[in-house]
Amino acid sequence: MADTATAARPQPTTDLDKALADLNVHGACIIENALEVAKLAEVRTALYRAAEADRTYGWAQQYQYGGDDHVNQRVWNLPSRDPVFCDLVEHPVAMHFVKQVLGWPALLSSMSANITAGGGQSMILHADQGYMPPPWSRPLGVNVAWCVDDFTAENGATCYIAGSNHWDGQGQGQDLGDKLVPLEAPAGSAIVMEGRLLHTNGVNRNGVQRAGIFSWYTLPIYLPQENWFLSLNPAVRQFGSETLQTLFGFRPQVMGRINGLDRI
Ligand SMILES: O=C(O)CCC(=O)C(=O)O
Repeated sequence: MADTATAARPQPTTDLDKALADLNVHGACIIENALEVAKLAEVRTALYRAAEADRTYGWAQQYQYGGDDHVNQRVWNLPSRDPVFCDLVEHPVAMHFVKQVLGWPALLSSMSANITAGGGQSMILHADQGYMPPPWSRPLGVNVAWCVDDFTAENGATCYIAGSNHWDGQGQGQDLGDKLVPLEAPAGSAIVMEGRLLHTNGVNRNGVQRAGIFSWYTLPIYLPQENWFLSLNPAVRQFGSETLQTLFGFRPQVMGRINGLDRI
């Protein structure tokens, strides 16, 4: 018989309705084969190239939200690093869940990679919308995590507490390790987590690198985590689609207008 943790674990699926039901109940879902093989290879090459460049030129960051471990590496502002990441920002699977959970328009708050490596530690247990004022009667953001490598319990797969999306922010920063379940998924999967979910990355115990790209979208009333107006490569603004313009905040509806208008 399956134990509670296994029973609670959303299984990888290609059925978006099933995935949405998992998301609502457990706070997370896994869509397998969301990225085609060739696109996954392109994303992987671009990400590891950016990570290596950051290390080579002294730009590498270890942001771990609660404890830099100097092993895991963060790569920020991915849409500015290679156009392939812009494809991920507006990927149909991502847009499906953004619209289902948040509606439209929405903002991309940040897009960063977290690459775990041998001995890399866990972040603090957190909900991505932890900086937004409670009570949380609904998700205020949704995180679409792209598995660039296989996510396994041994290499630091994202771990979560099933159903903690209904805890209204309780448990953040606490040691609830016995309740954590790894979100194991093959490379090319998209893991979707709603903003109220308690989660962290697992400890990397086997030294096999695990790269995940975390696209954090919010309702269009919150300041983005990444300051796109300062950090976005202007080419994205010049050549990006209307969807991208909206997600980066260049097509405001009510907030962020320019002389009362929605564009320059
Ligand atoms: O790397 C991971 O598995 C988790 C990353 C995460 O929780 C975050 O970026 O908020």
